[in-house]
Amino acid sequence: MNNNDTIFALSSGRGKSGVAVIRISGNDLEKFAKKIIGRTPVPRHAYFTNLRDDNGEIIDQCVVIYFVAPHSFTGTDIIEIQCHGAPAVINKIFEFLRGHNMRGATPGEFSRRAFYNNKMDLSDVDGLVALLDAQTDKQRAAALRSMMGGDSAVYENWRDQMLEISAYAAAMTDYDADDLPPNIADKILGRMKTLYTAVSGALGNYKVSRAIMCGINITIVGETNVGKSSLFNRIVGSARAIVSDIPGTTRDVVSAQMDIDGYMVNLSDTAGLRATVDFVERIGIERTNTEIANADIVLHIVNIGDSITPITKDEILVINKSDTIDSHDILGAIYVSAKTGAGLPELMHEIRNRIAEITNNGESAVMINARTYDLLVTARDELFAALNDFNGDYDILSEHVRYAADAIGKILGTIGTAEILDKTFSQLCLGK
Ligand SMILES: Nc1nc2c(ncn2[C@@H]2O[C@H](COP(=O)(O)OP(=O)(O)OP(=O)(O)O)[C@@H](O)[C@H]2O)c(=O)[nH]1
Ligand SMILES: [Mg+2]
Repeated sequence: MNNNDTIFALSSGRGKSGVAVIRISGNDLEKFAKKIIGRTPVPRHAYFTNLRDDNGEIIDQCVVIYFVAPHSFTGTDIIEIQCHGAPAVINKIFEFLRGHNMRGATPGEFSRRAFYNNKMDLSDVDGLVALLDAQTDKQRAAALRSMMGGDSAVYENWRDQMLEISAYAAAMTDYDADDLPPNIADKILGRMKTLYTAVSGALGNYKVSRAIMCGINITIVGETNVGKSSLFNRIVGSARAIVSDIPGTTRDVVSAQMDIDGYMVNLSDTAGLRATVDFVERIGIERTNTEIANADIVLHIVNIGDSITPITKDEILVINKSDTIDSHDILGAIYVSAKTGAGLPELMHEIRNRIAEITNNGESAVMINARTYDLLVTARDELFAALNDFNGDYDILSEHVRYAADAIGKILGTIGTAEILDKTFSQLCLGK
């Protein structure tokens, strides 16, 4: 991959659309922009142009914008061609560009250039990856904040402090106490404790990040025939799961994704719990148990007269088939009828409350993914070791804190290995 190549990609989605956007990135694109626009382009101005191939034939009517380095997404020159979104038009333009010594970009190559040209750090790229995946409003908001540098600012602040502490600690052994700021030892330890609390706190929010970005897992469980599948269908709003009066109807996990208050929810219906000798049903029940283990919220469905021993702590107890009973007197239970829809608003209200608790109403210090999680754990553990193992040797303390700073540097990509970079950028699609 050569950063000096001129590369192009379709930045809008594939398939038929009104308008498609093709972007070109290269070191000196002014001449080419002038050729296709027909005059010397003013950067960031939109030009309506008849885009012609090398034989002078019109390929399409387009809008062309020229961005001059470094004022572009990649930090290189960029030409953006807005053409009609027909595959034939796009292919013809690609053919034309290839004829001008340009090549198709690899996935994430535009962002990689932005990274190398200091337009984005790795934490911003993580945000971009998440933004392109965002399906719900909360996912969009968290990803956008991260992409726009909100997380980077937090990490940079931590890293700067760690580097400063490490430098002061190293100086403790080399300089006389008189040459150093007063109470330096106390200040170092005090600031380290604050940092340790901040990093641990961010890690404690991993569940929140995960719930927002991957979705909140809600699983419907209970004995056979209590109406789990009927309730699942009612919540999802379509007859997704098979319903019958034969106990043991559902054997596999049936899942649906939905958006509740801007949060992504993965709802699953499961095989009813009962002692059974049926081989397939037993596998189904094992899967139910896996769903319970992975659930953020369990809806425990029972019928009146059944045992209401909790399956798991913090479950929501739901009594179904309320249309067949008169008394609604079990405290803390929500009475519903999957048949008539009675009680559904109350159940959804309770689910919303639980989601708000789990997600802390969307508040999280930083958006954490699997990559940043491991590095934050390293940073936290190094700070902990520095504080816990401290025996008056400031050199060792300085080392630990520097390792912590390195871990944060890796989150930002300030300290990067090719492997981390490849992994991060390869998650992006073509044209980004
Ligand atoms: N009267 C009444 N019947 C219901 C209600 N919900 C479900 N049923 C009936 O109860 C029976 C079982 O419903 P399902 O939704 O298949 O129950 P399930 O819990 O998924 O059962 P398994 O998959 O076998 O574990 C069906 O005959 C449903 O029509 C309800 O709210 N009121
Ligand atoms: Mg079922």
